[in-house]
Amino acid sequence: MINIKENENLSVLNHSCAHLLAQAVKHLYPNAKFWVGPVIEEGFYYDIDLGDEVIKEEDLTKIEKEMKKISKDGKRIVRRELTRSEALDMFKDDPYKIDLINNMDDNTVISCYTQGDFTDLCRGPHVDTVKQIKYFKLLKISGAYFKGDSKNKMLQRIYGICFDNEEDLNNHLKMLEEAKERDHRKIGKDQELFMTHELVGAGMPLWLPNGALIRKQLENYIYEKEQKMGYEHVYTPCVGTVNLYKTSGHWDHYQENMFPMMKVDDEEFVLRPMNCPHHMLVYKNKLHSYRDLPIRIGEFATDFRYEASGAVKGLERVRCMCQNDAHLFVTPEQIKEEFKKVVELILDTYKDFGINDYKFRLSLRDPMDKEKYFDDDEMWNEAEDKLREVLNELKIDYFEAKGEAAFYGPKLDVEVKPAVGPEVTLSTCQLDFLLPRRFELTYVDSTGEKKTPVVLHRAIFGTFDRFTAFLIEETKGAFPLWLSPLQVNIIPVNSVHLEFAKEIKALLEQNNIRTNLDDRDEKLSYKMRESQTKKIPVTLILGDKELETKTISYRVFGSQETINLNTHEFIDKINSAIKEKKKNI
Ligand code: TSB
Ligand code: ZN
Repeated sequence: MINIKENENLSVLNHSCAHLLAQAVKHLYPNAKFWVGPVIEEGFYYDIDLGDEVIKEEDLTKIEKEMKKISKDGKRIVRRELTRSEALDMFKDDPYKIDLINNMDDNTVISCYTQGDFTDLCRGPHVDTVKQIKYFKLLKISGAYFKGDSKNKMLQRIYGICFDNEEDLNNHLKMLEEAKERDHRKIGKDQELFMTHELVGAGMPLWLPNGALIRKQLENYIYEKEQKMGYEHVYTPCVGTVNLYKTSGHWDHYQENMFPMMKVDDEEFVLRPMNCPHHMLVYKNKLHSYRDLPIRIGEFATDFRYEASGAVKGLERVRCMCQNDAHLFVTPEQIKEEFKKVVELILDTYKDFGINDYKFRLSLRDPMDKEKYFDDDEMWNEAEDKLREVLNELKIDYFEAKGEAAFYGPKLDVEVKPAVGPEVTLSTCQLDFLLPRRFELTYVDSTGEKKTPVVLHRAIFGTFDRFTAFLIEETKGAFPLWLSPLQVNIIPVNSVHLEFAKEIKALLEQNNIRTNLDDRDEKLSYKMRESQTKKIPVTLILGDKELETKTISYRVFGSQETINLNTHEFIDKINSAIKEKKKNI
């Protein structure tokens, strides 16, 4: 997907298009007042105050038409520089522009741009005439708080994009359309994977049976892997006292991401945003010798985080999530080896799920931000250097990002790009010297001395929620056989084949194959088509030939070829494909 902001020409063009939008809106809604209209990665937007009037999605066509008309008119776009008092006078009826002018420092050159009957305060640059702004599209409208603050007035934000030729615009629109089709929220609804309900609340998805089946497979998959690697799994409560989070430091450094405190009798509780404090206490329950380490405590743990209501998104960004979490308690000498095993587990997992397009991000602290990050430069430098050293040794290609670390330590995050919206983190592996200290954790080393362990926080899937969202988009809802909620759909050609179809269904189910029998009174061709649109991996067609020879005929999703097999051969084939996690049989 193109990044408009990074392309100089398109950036100027899109900015000019934002002005054209504002001019058209002003023609159609004379009371409109304008806040800002910046260029963004996806094009541009303009924030508009329309008083009581509301622009709806269907009004965008009308606005586009007006924009086209102005563009055809072909007025020149003229820049003029203003003194502060000229600017204040020129925009005296516009509180938003006055706000902008008052916030400019004395060295700023104040300029405005005029095209025909419309003038906007703007730094520029712009194209020379509105005639150049020809190939554009308004994409959507949404609400946006003035200055992004929910205490302020809600403005209306119109998004659009502009190109310098028709072909690029059309290609881009086609790509957006495809992304919409791939959006996990759409597929999640179509395939009944999850739902949300305002009575439960924003960011609190309900996993429906089909989605729950997928999640269960993910849980089994990673549980088995972790058990083999020596992890020990626990269950701990999804609340903790405020004091627990004061001890860990979450209360001081992570509170804005937490649900507010609740009082029960005399105790103060919070819903947990992370599981580390509980796992620290599990570690502390026993005395440990250096010989016991690494100790790997895993949990599929439910967490609650405050995410802004505008930021929550399907299963990708939720307020109630389940992490595939683990905390690894290691000696300083074991950091490298253990980190390496986590990275290998991530890579191995991605291979099994066919995930190829991702980037490693080394997330560091912002040394200036003393509020978000625990203030101990020496500890941070040590942890960050150690992490870099490990990554270099593992020959991992990564980019660095300041201000993205956890409050307790630096992270290696795996970034992926969803169908719609900015990149998100899936897996994470984090290095922490802080929490073990705060919880006064110890182990006895080989000389009998008490030492503090180091903790690696890691989540391979990140959360089951976000991973499932990503998986839905990667597969476009055509899940690999082993994950598919329904694996086989049986279609009897007509009613005389129904009994045979029931026998086959029972046989498949005995083999733990998730099977549906489509015994509806519908045409064969209709049922076959539906089996494809539902993206069921295998469709069995049972007619006279199959009944006579006691065989089955099948088609795999996406193929027109029908294959005939003896029933037991088919069961062997599908079983081994499931076991080997093949996309299909
Ligand atoms: C790995 N304490 C660590 C843990 O031990 C931790 O909580 N790390 S985290 O804050 O980075 O979260 C772990 C993962 O949860 C992230 O990598 C991300 O994949 C996922 N995640 C974070 N916020 C959300 C959210 N709002 N919705 C869905 N998934 C989320
Ligand atoms: Zn943790």
